[in-house]
Amino acid sequence: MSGPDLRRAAAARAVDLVTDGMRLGIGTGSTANAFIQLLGARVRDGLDVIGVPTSEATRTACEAEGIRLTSLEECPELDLTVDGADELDSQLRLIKGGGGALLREKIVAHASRRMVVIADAAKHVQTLGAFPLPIEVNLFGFGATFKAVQRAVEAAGCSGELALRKASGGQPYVTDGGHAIVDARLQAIHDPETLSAALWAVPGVVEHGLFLGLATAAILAEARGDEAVVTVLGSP
Ligand code: ABF
Repeated sequence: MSGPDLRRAAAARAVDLVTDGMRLGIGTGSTANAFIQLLGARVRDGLDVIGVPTSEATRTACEAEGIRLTSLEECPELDLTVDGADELDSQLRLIKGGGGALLREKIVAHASRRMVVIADAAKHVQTLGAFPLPIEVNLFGFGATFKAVQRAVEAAGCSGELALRKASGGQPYVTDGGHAIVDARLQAIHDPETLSAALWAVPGVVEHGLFLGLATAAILAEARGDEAVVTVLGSP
């Protein structure tokens, strides 16, 4: 049972939640891509849905599958968002943004009545923070914002290393919105709400990867022998 099989199992359960006429938020990443492929097959079989993509990569993937797309300008309220995550805890608090799409992912999730996370069960942790927390930062005044983020992280009771994310060519990574990402390696985030508020208080921080109070359910897949077993947390 491989990672792709687990992602596909979680995605398949999420596709079962989609019904005719739904307005969908469509996530980013390899698990969301598995969802997009399965959704595309259902659309070609006649399912009538419309989606808002959370990244340019997802837009391209949806177009390739023939999934009809719209924007939050035309469709400001969504029924269901399905997206991956980097980590989640039992309270459905998430770290997202490893793929760099956190800003659009959070805007789309917030516009949605329900947000269902699909993931490998290995991402379900007791305490968030082993995965580096992405913080999206405006490029103006980057040096000052970086220092202010360091101080905010410490004031929120966390410690660790902060680093500007680099693209594969070595240059700073740039998001779809034209911003930089600072990854905070904190090991453990014992009070995500306090850290979230501290980061939002820093001018120049556009968004951060803590998704609190947004996910309504998580569909987690794990291997048991040759089978993928799916567990659902919350109310999908
Ligand atoms: C998006 O893709 C992100 O928020 C998260 O960073 C990542 C998860 O990717 P994958 O499904 O490839 O593990 O959902």
